[in-house]
Amino acid sequence: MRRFPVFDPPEYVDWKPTASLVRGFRETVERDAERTAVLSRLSLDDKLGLYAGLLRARLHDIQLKRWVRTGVISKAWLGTGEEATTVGPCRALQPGRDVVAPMIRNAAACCEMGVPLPDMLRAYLASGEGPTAGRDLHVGDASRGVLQPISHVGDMVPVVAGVALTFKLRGEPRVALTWVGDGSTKTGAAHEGTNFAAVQKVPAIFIIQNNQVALGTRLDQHHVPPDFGDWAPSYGVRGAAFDGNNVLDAFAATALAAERCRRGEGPVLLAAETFRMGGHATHDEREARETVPGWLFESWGKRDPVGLYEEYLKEEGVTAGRLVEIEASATADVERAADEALADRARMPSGPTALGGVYANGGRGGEHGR
Ligand SMILES: Cc1ncc(C[n+]2csc(CCOP(=O)(O)OP(=O)(O)O)c2C)c(N)n1
Ligand SMILES: [Mg+2]
Repeated sequence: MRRFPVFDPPEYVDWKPTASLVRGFRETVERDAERTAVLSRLSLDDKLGLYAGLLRARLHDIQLKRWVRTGVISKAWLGTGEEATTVGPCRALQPGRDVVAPMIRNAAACCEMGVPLPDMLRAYLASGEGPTAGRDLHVGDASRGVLQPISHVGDMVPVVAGVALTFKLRGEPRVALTWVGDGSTKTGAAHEGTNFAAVQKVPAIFIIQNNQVALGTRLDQHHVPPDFGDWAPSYGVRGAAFDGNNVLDAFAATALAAERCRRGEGPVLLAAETFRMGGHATHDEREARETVPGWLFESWGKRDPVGLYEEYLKEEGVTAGRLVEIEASATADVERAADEALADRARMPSGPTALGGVYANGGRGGEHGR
């Protein structure tokens, strides 16, 4: 894809494929018979859809960065480098049926589940027209199966366990999924929620998204082995690991987990290794480079999930022209969405709607509508 020297992490600006990593990408998707079988059912269009999803996620974040640099917004939380951990799992679910609870690093889950891109951007602009009616940039849309993140990390785990319990009690073959950051695994809520899900055998998938850092705290400062991939047995649930920078591996691991959930086998704990290619948000990118050793940025920078997947697709016979077409379309989608969101930025939420969604009956002001 086109690179953006002003916005991309430096490691991505002149990104070139490393032969051993391109080989490793393919080896990863071919080494497990069950996953290979899942992937063999994907059509070329499905595979290109995954590519479009990765691009949209990256370009959405670049658009936010552009707004930060030009003073439209003050700060943005990005998923750069971690897109595959969000896009692959969402594509393995069924929009309209399953429910996801993205954290800030997983904003791409919104458009994957059908939230229009302009709405995602409206939420950032606090526009009254956005899905959160101007309240919050923690964007979601329950009507599309996307729960808004609770700012307190770890808290979505019990919420998702509860959603999955509802599916189980109603006998519905639906799955609820959330992501838990490496840091968030240290909260009581995450532990309690996982344990509850295990005891109740609910159809929930928890993806531990280990991006090696929690705000300004490195993984080695907050975590001791065993690795997250070995946590599942201690909860008595099924578990597996996937390569968080490999969208096909992420897809296959989640698809298998979802099948187990729908068969009534209880929750699945997936562990994904990836890396935060920036700061916690746009305000601390320089500090992040001091917190996390440079070699980590360097080695993970070579594993750009977009670049590696492009190489895989080319090996599969997809022409460079086709990839460019898909990128042009994703770029146009994001640019159009940004224009649309900016056009109604001035439409602040109106006062009487302020209590909507706060109290059960919509408060004095009634429902906020969305
Ligand atoms: C319960 C709670 N404690 C602290 C915070 C402040 N906080 C916000 S994000 C974050 C780091 C979370 O790290 P991790 O779970 O690894 O997710 P990442 O940001 O790396 O995606 C912290 C400490 C919070 N929001 N909630
Ligand atoms: Mg983290």
